[in-house]
Amino acid sequence: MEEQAYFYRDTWAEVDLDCIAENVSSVRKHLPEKVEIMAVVKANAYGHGDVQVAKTALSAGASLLAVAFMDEAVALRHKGIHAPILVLGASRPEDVQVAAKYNISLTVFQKDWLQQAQQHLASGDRVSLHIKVDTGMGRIGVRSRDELSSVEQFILKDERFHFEGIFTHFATADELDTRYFKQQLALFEELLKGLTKQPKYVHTSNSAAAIRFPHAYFNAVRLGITMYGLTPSLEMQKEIPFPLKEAFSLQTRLVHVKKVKKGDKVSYGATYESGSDEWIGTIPIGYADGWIRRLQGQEVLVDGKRSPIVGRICMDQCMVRLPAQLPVGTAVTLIGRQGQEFISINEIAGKLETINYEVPCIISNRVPRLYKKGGKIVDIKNDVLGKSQA
Ligand code: PMH
Repeated sequence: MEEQAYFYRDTWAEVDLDCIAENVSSVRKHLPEKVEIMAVVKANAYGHGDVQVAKTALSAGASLLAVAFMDEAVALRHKGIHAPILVLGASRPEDVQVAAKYNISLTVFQKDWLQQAQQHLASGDRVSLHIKVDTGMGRIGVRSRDELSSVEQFILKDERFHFEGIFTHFATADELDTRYFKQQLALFEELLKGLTKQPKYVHTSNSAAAIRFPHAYFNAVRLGITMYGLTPSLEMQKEIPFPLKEAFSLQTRLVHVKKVKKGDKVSYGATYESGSDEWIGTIPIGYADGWIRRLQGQEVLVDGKRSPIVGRICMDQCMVRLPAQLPVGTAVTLIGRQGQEFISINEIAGKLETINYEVPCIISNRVPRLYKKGGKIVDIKNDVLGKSQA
């Protein structure tokens, strides 16, 4: 395969599918056998690539998938994924037939929604539903025993609805203080007692809870951030009993190298002024790629050394102060390892004053994704050209 045929630009993200497989199998070993893993592949698998991550997770021990919106679920079906998929967010009642057609499970939490959905289902349709319980996240879900009971009874009365699951989501499972988590869990357990029928899936845990709280496993966990090799929070980093392998790296190359004189300016606003004679390299990545202007000053790795981004980050390019004169084409690592040095997603998140989750999500789909297994490229996805090897 000619790699060049899939992108014509010296910037790409690499996703190491072996890391994802290893992370999933580490969690698999950590969980009791009867607890299923639902791989959370919403938002294009946190920016990593939905179908590639879904397939890898399913072959490494996950048996279910979860996304945020129905579009994401339908896209996975179009890409040949047959595993059960749950839409975690709200769907529109008028789209219920699409869910039935594609065998996509939906999240429900309003009786009105069910009433409206009935109007859009034919007599032979069947759609699987998970009831969402809001035990303290304050996002979506039923909040009382009465609400839960009325939604459950409505589902049970219509055979086109299949009551497949019930779940809640923790707001603080990644915090060392467990009081709020315990309150949420206790409320969920209390509400479960009010059910007429126990559905097949009862699930509460995200990555943090899946690692820390066996008493909250029920029979499935929803695994997101850990699958990608990232820690759910910095404070619980020490509590992770197995190594996590960061799957995502971001690479580019020097497209121009020049020597500037003391006092020369660089980039918009001419805000950077070189303090002496310096070697400045230009790299073809900018804020339209999600490498946002706040990353000015962030270091990148060139020739195995940390080198700062100088001057303002442009839409498609930015400049780096090089450790020495280096040839055009020299590899530059923005996220990942080069020689002895490593720039983690947590480092970038720290610079951006955000969480690690956000970093791969904001690397835009203008950046091609290259998939590796056993050190070899197995797939390339370039949304700009609309080309994919697979
Ligand atoms: N379940 C639900 C309902 C979620 O919203 C998420 C992540 C997960 C499971 C997976 O969590 P994890 O990645 O911590 O394992 N949702 C979000 C969110 O809405 N914002 O950040 C993470």
